[in-house]
Amino acid sequence: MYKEQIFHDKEEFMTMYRKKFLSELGREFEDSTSRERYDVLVKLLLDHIRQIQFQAEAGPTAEDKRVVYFSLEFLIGKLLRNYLINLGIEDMVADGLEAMGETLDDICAEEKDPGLGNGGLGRLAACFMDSMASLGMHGYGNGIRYRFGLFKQTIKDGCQVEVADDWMEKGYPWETRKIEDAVVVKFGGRVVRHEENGEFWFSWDDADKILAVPYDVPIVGYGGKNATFIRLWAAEPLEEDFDMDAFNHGDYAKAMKFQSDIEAISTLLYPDDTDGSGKVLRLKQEYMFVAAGLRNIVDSYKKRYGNDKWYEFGDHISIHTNDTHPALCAPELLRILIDEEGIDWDTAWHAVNTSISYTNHTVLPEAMETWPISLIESLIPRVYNFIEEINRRYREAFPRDKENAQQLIASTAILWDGKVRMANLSIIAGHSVNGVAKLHTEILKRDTIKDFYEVSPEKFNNKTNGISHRRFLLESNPKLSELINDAIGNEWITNPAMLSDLEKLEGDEVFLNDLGRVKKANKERLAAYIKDTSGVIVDPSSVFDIQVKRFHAYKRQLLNVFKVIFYYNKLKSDPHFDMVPATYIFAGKAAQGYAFAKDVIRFVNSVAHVVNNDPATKDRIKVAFVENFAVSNAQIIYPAAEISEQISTAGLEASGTGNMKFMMNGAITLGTLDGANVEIAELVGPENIKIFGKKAEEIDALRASGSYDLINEIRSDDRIVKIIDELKDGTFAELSGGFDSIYNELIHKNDEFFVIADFMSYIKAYEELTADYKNTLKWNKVSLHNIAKSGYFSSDRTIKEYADEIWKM
Ligand code: NBG
Repeated sequence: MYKEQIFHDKEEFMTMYRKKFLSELGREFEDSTSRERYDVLVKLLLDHIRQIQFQAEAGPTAEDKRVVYFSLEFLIGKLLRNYLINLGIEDMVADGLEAMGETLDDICAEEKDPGLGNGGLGRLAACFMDSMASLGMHGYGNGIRYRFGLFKQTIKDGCQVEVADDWMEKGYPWETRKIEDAVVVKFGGRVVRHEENGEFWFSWDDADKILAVPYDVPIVGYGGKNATFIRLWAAEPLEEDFDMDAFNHGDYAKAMKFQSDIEAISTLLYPDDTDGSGKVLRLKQEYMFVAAGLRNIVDSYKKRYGNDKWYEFGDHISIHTNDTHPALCAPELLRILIDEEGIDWDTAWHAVNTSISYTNHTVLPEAMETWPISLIESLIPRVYNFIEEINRRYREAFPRDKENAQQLIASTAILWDGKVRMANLSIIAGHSVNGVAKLHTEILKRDTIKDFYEVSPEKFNNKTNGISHRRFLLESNPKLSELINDAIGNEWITNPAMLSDLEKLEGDEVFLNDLGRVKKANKERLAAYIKDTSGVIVDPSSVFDIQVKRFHAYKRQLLNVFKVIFYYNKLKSDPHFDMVPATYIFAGKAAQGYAFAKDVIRFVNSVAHVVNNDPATKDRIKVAFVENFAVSNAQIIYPAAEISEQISTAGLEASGTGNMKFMMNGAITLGTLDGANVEIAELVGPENIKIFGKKAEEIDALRASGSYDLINEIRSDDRIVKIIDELKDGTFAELSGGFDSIYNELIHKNDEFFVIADFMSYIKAYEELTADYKNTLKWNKVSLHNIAKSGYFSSDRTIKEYADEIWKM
């Protein structure tokens, strides 16, 4: 591990920083723009970070096992301030900049959120990288360098409008292009069998080739002693494929077409995969980052261990596949080892099986990624051979004496009904499959993939998600961090379980009041942000009730909006109704092609428009929609929350990680017994969380019996009737029309996600929870208890479990 400090005081920083301007720009600091100041500061840090990386590679832990985390998403957020904190030089740099007439805040504002992910799965990957680096592990990421992120969300007349997210427009100074590690990746062509002197082998001929070029983004661990990197692949044309002839004949379009076709592979995160060409692109992405990443791994393995230690491969390398997107790892590693390295099947299979592991992140149908056999066979014919062979051997070895063998084979085989089933491939080829919260893992075992649990129970394990407490508490909430440091010291930063020391302060009135003051300041910070970005003015002394996450029917933002309307109606009919003034804050994107989710966003904004402008209610309740939810504004949102809305239909949210970020910042969870909410409830105890609604088994039973009747449910209460009527009667239609679409969705699908079924239970829970809000000391005590118990949800804990139990590091 690297010991040296980058600089020791602000003078040394200023000298080095000034010098760096001359070498980078040939100009003085004074003649630079803010953007240049940001770029140069990053470059200065990179000089140091590379030395840390070098030491980590060459140092005493060089022989340690390595893990490469394959993920199509890494939602890393902004890095500058995070790395200044991790290097222990934030104040020094801030002071130095101030002495130079600049501010760290302004420079940090130049950084853009990298568009490298879209939700919890991608942020989880980023938190894991932070933890691996901070714990001194050799953990690396492998992903794609998307030229454009998902999309930038703007709101127009209440509707989500998607704009290209050109996050690299001004370059991305953190990345380093590593052309020397570029890999040629093949698509198309055919497999040819060769035979000579009784021996035979196969080659993959006549394929189109692209060049996968890696860009490395450093990951700096807390304390500045260890640094690793995420390797992000970009698709480029091979030089030899440039059509010189066409170019010379003036046909520039033809000469350039091959280039744009190829670069399209790494242009967009999750290209819309509804039509044929979109699908092909997505599969190309999946294969490219797998093929290139694995080729690098095998090369560096050979360098390290030579050419004859393939059986031990899994003792030195773990390949973790985040969801099924990297499921091609298994057949591709077999292909590399057998076709390119000349190894026999048994050794190669052992290497594959001992190194690869898989995490499932959802029980929704999208977890069951499949591809038409015909597509895989034509796009990556040689890889397909290996998929076929894995499948053939699996079926051949299947114990026939099992009485339900036929049925088990039907559900667990990789190739079925013209499709390649990626989850099945991941489970069969790897040695471990895990869910991301206790309940989720139980549901996988008893429901989603229960047949696999019957066939190979030993592969199953749970790893409850965690979050980087350094990013989401230390960095995002400096005021709370300081308060904690003053009370219990700062050991919690490296040992988050120490947060439990805060429990002893639960009876300390002075401390509880301080905690309240910190919350207030964070609410003011968020209120200012909301005003700047949406123009809505919210009252920081009202309760901040927040739901931020991707918009999806199962996450039930609709339930929350119905609650807002419930109180709106109540205040309208009874002006003297006494309720805790509240601000309901929403943020999140809906997938571009997901009409219902986009309608719910429009609904939130339309309700906001009415409620916020009605003199009868505008000083009692407010609704704010924060545009373009991203890691950077999330860091302002979580610290300001008092109520954390975690209200998915039980059984459907695999874990949730926002719930943990809120908890760590002292918000109280209002939630169903779903995902990691279950574990939050166990940890804090029933008096420190508000649970409502039907449990997963009850929902299952309702579904199975078919006895649920939405119409009856609506009619059971006039207040619900009124809300449902208001979808269509124009009450909220001023901004962009009515909500017949939402009405129809509810009615036609008989309330698929049990929004109305849980509604009155939700209202009751909300009422009980907010009743306590007036008792500030009691509220703050519950808040503190949540913070004190949140250490368990640090990704340090999660990563240690992966390292011990799956990766065996
Ligand atoms: C999401 C789940 C969340 C979970 C994250 C991280 C996908 C496919 N799944 O509940 O919906 O917290 O993964 O595990 O993005």
